[in-house]
Amino acid sequence: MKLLVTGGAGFIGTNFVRQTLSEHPQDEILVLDKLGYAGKAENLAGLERCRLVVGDILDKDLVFDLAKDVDAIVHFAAESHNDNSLLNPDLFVQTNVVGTVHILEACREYKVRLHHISTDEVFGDLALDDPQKFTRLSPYKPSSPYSASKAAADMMVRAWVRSFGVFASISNCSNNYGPYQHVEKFIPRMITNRFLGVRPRVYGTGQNVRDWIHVDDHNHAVYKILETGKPGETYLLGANGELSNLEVVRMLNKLMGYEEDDYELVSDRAGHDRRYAIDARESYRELDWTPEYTNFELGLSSVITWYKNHPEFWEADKAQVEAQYKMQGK
Ligand code: NAD
Ligand code: TDX
Repeated sequence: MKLLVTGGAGFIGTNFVRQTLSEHPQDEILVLDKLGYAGKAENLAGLERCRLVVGDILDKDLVFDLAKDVDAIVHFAAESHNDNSLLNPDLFVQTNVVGTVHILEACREYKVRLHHISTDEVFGDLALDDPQKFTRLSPYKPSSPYSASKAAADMMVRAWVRSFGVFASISNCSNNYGPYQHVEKFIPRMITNRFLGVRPRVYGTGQNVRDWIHVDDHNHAVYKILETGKPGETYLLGANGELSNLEVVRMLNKLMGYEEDDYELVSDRAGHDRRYAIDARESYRELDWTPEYTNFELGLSSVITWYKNHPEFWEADKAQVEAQYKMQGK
C-alpha cells in the first residue's frame, strides 16, 4: 500500500510509521505533519520508503494534492492534549474538526480510503465502580474541548460515509504509552521528572483511572483495520489496562528506585474525567487482533529505559513544558 499518514511525526504516528515500514516491506509512506510542538522530523530521520511533507491539514490544497496518489489515508494529526485544550480551545476546533473535514473532502474527491484515529474520551467518563465499560453503543458525552473536538470529528466522518459514500472507518482507542510520547503527557512527565530529581505531580486525588495500551498494540490494530476493516465501522481498541494514576505513579517510583509514595498531589484538571475503560472484545474478534503487551509493569519499564537512552528526544522541551505547568499550579 501507499499510505498518507497525517500527524506521522507525533507520538502514535511515529510509532505507526516505524512499525509499518518494518513489518510491511512493500508499503510506502508519505507523512503530512506541520511539525508542531509534538512533531519532530528527527523521529523519522533515515527511514527508507518514507517521505515527510511539512505542512498543515488546514491547507486544503496541499491535502488534496497529497491525497491524489495514495491508496489510503491514516489520519492521526490532531491537537492531542486535554490541558492545552483548556487554554486554547479554538486551535482544537480548527485542527481536529476543520482539518478532518479537509481530509474527508479529499477522500471524497479522489475515492481514497480513510482510517480516522479517535479516542475513548468521546464517551465522557465512567463512575469508578461502573460495571459497564465503553462499547460501540455508548453515547457520545465528551467533557473537554479536546474530547468534544474529537467527538465532532467522528460525527463528520460518519456524515461523509453516509452522505457521500466515503470509505472511512474510525477507531476509538484508550490511553497509549510508549516511546516518542511528548513530555507534557502523564507517563513521560513523571519519568523525566524523576531523572531531574523532581517528584511526580499527580492531579487532584490521583484516583482517576486510565485504561493503558502500548502504542505498538494500538498500531497493530490500526493496520488490521486497514486490511480488513469495514466502511462506516467503528472499532473500540483497548488492552484491559485499567489503573488509577496513583497506581501508575507508585509502580513507576518502585521501578525507578524510589519510595512508592514519593509524589506530590497538585491542583486538579478542570472537568477531569474520572475513568475510561474500553470493552474491546468485538474488535478482538472482528479484527483477529489481541494486544501483545499484557504486563503493564514490563511495558512501563521498557519505556523508562527508552527515555533514559533518548535524552535528545525530550530534554529540549522539558523546561518550557514545566514552566507552562507551573503557571497552572501543576
Ligand atoms: P501528538 O500530539 O503526539 O501528535 C500529533 C501530531 O499531529 C504532531 O506530530 C503534530 O505536529 C501533528 N499535527 C497537529 N496539528 C496538525 C495540523 N494542523 N496539520 C498537520 N499536522 C498536525 O498526538 P498523539 O498522542 O500521537 O495522538 C495522535 C492521534 O491519536 C490523535 O488524533 C489523538 O486524538 C489520538 N489518540 C491519542 C491517544 C493517546 O493516548 N495519545 C489515545 C487515543 C487516540
Ligand atoms: O502531570 C500530570 N499529572 C497527572 O496526574 C499529567 C500530565 C496528567 N495527570 C493525570 C491526568 C489524567 O488523569 O494523568 C492522566 C493522564 O493524563 P494525560 O497524559 O494528559 O492523558 P489524558 O488526559 O488521559 O488523555 C490521553 O489519552 C486519551 C491523551 O492525551 C489523549 O490524546 C487521548 O485521546
